[in-house]
Amino acid sequence: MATNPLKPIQVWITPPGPNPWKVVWLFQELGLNYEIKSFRFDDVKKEPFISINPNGRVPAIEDPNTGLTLWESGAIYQYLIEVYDTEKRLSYDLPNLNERHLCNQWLHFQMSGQGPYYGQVSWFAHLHPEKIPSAIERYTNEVRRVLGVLETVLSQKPANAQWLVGDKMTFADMAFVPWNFRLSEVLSVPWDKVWKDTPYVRAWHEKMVALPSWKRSMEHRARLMDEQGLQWNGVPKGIETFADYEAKIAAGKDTTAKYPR
Ligand SMILES: N[C@@H](CCC(=O)N[C@@H](CS)C(=O)NCC(=O)O)C(=O)O
Repeated sequence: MATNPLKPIQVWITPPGPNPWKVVWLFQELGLNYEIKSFRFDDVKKEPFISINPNGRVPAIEDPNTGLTLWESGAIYQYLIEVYDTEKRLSYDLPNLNERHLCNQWLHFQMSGQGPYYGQVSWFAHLHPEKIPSAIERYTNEVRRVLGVLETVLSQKPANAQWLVGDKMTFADMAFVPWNFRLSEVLSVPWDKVWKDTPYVRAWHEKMVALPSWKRSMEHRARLMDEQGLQWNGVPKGIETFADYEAKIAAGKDTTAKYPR
């Protein structure tokens, strides 16, 4: 077997939130050599990370093979795909100009339309010290609307090619998974209710989370969460339910808020 001559790409993450896992999963799927630098969510706006990403949000990567430091998961996706998806397994090559730009379109939609709205509903439903029903309703409706957009598009694709672009899974499909994987928590409903109006999105999502690369990523997450004394949902060990955790946050006793945002 050929050895991989590349030096490991460093990826800075805090384990609880979804965005870092988008990048770790792409490393896994591309079979790249990488090294996780895991640190506590409480330290995201502090040194040394703030010198890597002045915006103080994870993920960020440092690629010793090219000397590039990069943050914003969408930009990291485009970089990794351009440089390391040499066989175009998760993307399309130049003659397919339309497909290339459609992949970018969906990635931008994920970054601007999915991530921020899912993040806001998580914040207002779980972490904001006051419960503001109109804010929760606005962002919940937006999450449902985004799912509806995906449902419409996927339902119109041929049965053997239910992917966002062309007839294979691309980085554009992958980008949506980490936040969709948290939908039950985000919407505060069980999974059958999450998917009630979106069977095509469900089938698409379930195909991807069944991949060994995703499973390996989530096993890695579980280990890193455990290392930091956190349960799967971000609640510190020793606190029984999410409601207890929310009460603690509301009382100002935990300002670190490990829940995704
Ligand atoms: N648009 C950014 C969002 C990254 C982001 O919000 N990451 C969360 C963790 S999942 C974070 O670092 N939050 C820190 C904070 O809220 O201060 C990206 O896609 O990389």
